[in-house]
Amino acid sequence: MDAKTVQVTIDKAVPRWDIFCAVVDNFGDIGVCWRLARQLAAEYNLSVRLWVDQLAPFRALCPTLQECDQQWLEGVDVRHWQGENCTPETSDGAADVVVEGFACNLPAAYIEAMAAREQAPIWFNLEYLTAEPWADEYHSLPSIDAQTGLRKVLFVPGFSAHTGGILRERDVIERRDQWQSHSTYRSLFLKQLNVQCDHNTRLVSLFSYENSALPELLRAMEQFSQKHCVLVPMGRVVASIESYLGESLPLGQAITRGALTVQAIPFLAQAEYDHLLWSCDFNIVRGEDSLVRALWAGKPLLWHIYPQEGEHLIKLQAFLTRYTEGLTPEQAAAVMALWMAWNTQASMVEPWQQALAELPTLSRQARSWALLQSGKTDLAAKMVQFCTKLV
Ligand code: TRH
Repeated sequence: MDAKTVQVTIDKAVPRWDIFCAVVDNFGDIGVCWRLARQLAAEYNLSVRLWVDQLAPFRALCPTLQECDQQWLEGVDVRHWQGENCTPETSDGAADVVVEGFACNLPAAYIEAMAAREQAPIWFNLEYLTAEPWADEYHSLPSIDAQTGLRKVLFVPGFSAHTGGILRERDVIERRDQWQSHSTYRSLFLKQLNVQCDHNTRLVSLFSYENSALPELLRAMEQFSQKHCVLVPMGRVVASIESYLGESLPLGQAITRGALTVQAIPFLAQAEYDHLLWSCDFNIVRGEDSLVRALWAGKPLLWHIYPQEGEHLIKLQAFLTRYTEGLTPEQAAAVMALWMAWNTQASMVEPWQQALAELPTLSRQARSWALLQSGKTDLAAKMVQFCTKLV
């Protein structure tokens, strides 16, 4: 029997969750839904189905994914969602809890099946993570579906106690600490990626959208007194790096200019990407999910926020206000200047140098910020608690 045809007996007593994910673009939507699905199955023993409409972006971060309609992966029943193929055949077929990822619009027939259940399902609309104050106000607000009268709850991930929290597996900090306190993990990992750099080289990971501030950042590193090695998981930013270097950047090959070495590495499976973030001295990330993973890594970071018609700078500022809370005004200003320059495509040289001057403090702050956040209830726990309160 292969992975596609494994039959599993469904225990009727175990609550069933259906998570729906329509991939708009990039990896964030499926990145979050896949992480949530795995955590619910692993930590709460729930029966979780993940419906995803595009397998290719999913496979990038989960290379064991097969091209088929149904498969079991890490305790999750993964389905290729194609039109109405998620419509349950029986009236109790709709799940007990339904998560609509990022307002992805469930098919009408599935909603009808939800309405036909004896006991109405709990229906979450999972929003994007934000540090903006509106998250406190809107999190857990219900709305009524006009067709069926079903209640849908807006679930807004965020950083304060009144929001939906952020995704965090129970043992992530422990696993990170173990990794970071044994240098052999890092050395072996880098060796596997064929990365050769000495201990005096600052290791930077770069996952970013196209950004016209990038050449300046690379130039600042090239001319800096300390050596930098920038590891770039294959993706859309590679073309900009090639244009800076004036030559192509083949996978695995390191190219050096002055104090700067750049190396393209494979796009990693999600767990491996954590290892990259844990191993680097500085992480450049984009979107919400890699931001959260970089926060758990406890290393200084720079966030390229997903651009959205002017709105993103408000969202960026809201996060910065929270993130820099423990810093002196000068240190906070250095972080803000760097992040704003990167996100407004302004000059990077000075902000980068100023941030580097504060690096030891920023490293300590990144670690204590992660520790503080890890004491809060995480997103999966908040969802489960919400459901428990209702039944
Ligand atoms: O891919 P993204 O740019 O996703 C974005 C954002 O989520 C944005 O808000 C959304 O509106 C838009 O998509 C449609 O960035 P994000 O959110 O960080 O997701 C990247 C995922 O890819 C995350 O789960 C980490 C994972 N990843 C790997 O697994 N391996 C890798 O090598 C890298 C670089 C990332």
